[in-house]
Amino acid sequence: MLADLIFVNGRVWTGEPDGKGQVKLQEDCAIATRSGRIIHAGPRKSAPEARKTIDLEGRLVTPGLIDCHTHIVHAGNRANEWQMRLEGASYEEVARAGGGIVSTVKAVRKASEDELVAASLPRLDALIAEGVTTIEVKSGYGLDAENEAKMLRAARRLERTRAITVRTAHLGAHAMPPGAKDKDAYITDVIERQLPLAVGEALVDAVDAFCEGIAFSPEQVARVFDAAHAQGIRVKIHAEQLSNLGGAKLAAKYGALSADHIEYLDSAGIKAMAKAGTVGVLLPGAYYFIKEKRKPPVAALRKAGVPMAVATDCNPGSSPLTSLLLAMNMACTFFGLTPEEALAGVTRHAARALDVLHESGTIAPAKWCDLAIWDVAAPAELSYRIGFNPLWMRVWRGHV
Ligand code: DI6
Ligand code: FE
Repeated sequence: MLADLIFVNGRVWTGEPDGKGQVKLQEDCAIATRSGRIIHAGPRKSAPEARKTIDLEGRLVTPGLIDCHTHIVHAGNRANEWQMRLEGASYEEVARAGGGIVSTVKAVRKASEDELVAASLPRLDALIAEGVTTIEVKSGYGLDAENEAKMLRAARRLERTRAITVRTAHLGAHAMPPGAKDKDAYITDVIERQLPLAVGEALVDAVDAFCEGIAFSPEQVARVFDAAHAQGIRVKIHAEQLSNLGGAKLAAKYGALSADHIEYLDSAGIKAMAKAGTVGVLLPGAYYFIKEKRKPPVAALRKAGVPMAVATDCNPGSSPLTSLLLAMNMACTFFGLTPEEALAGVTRHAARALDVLHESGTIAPAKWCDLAIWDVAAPAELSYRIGFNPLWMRVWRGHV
């Protein structure tokens, strides 16, 4: 079979673990692509002929990076609140004083879909420049049926505007909308109005909820998850970010794709996640930006065999971060991940958190040919430098 394109002379980190769970660098490796898919990854000798050849001259090749937790679709910014926090206010105090998520909600409601797309593209382009080929985009700043749908329509448009795969998550259960008081009544709105509209337009790939004192209780989150499952949609959760309400354990019971943040995760939560195969998504940008003191229980997660992903959580309030490479660096420096774990965290495990591991996240035949090609010698260099981008070439579905 004639390939459309073949990359030769690469040093390839496929992301596919061997029998011992190790990913070995493949020297002098060729990757061939046809119709956007990988048709060969291995020795050049056994590679097919191709219409076009690109010599990588020994550069490192990894799967295209995956940012599996972002809120990049939003309007406005919260630099003013950041300044308040620099003067001593906590993230929770800012939220309780009427700032926080609600101030972004006001900006998003005012913005048109076009304006949301335009505001999000520079952030998306920053991620793309680092070799990101798949991202997740959450809603959660509309907080009513029409505005949540508007955010998700903007997210879908990003995918049609750039060469990138976008997975969406409906996060109606993110915060209480301005002026609302009754949390149970609001959850009813999420279930009866928001989800049906967004699901009806095929805007929802997963359903997310924020389980926290300043957001929703496990019981309220469970109602949202029941509604998601009734539509055949998988769930995920923002949990144990500021306190431990047992959200991760609840989510695992629902077979959640991921539980994210998890600084305050306890052993019962870890056990439940391991059993359910729920990915733990570490968000060191938020940990850093709100000066959280508590670290996620990385050693215990590792020991329990819970896959750990790393993401930017790019959002205007707690993590205005548009560098996945920096998130990798922080995951190593702050949380004690190995550079290899950080790389698996933005490829294989991130793919699993988005339910796309069958088609991306590692370099293997039949998957999309999503690659990041780097001017570095070793995978560790990707999380070693701070604020430096060694990307040489990005390939999305076989397109350079
Ligand atoms: N946790 C977070 O870190 C973001 N959402 C959430 O549930 C913060 C969102 C924001 O502050 O705008
Ligand atoms: Fe988040």
